[in-house]
Amino acid sequence: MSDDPLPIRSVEFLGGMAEPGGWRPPMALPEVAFLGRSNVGKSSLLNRLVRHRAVARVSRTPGRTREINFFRLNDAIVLVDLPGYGYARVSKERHATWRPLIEGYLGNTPTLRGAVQLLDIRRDPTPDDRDMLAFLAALETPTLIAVTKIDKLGRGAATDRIHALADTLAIEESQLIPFSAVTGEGRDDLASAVAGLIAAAAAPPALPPLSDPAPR
Ligand SMILES: Nc1nc2c(ncn2[C@@H]2O[C@H](COP(=O)(O)OP(=O)(O)OP(=O)(O)O)[C@@H](O)[C@H]2O)c(=O)[nH]1
Ligand SMILES: [Mg+2]
Repeated sequence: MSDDPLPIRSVEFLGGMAEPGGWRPPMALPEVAFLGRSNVGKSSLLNRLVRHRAVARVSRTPGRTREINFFRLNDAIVLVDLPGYGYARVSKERHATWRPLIEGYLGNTPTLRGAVQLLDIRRDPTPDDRDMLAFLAALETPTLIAVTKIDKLGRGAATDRIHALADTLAIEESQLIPFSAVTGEGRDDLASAVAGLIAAAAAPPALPPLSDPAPR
């Protein structure tokens, strides 16, 4: 497709970071990180975005992606699949480890150009989601919000949920990118926004600071 906002020429899995300050890819390419609750659909969204069925591991077992996984796209961009947070049934030990791993990565990556926060269309943002958004705002990392699994709701219900999410986060609806890894809806919008993050490195954040993590 010639008008693809993010044409895919090559995708490679580079490796994973298992603990804060651990291994990371040696190259200094612009990076975009994808984060969200366990099971929200990060790995599925990444696969759709790069048009590869299984470059990022998708699983039925929430909490499966435990490491930070790095993928190189077109020899030009590094996409980063962060471990899912906030799954109630993970052991206390692992529950305590996601935050330093994710926050350590976000806070110590000078090549980080932006982040994509995922929210499930059927759920309200959790305190962990709000903490993550506030953390990204404090770092002044340009942040996009992708609303996942929109195929799970009918049109009307999906539209209502988009209104509600924009309202509860006190942002414009245009800042939410509706997405389905099943139908592919939203792929090009997301691709275009991600390409924009890379291109607009020096531009102001895509979202106004979400400094108040308290629900309205
Ligand atoms: N219907 C529907 N299911 C989806 C969508 N995206 C993901 N899923 C399903 O949701 C489950 C979790 O998807 P993953 O992509 O593994 O989610 P994740 O956020 O990477 O999960 P962790 O790595 O455990 O944090 C899988 O069963 C997927 O098939 C979507 O857009 N629509
Ligand atoms: Mg995953």
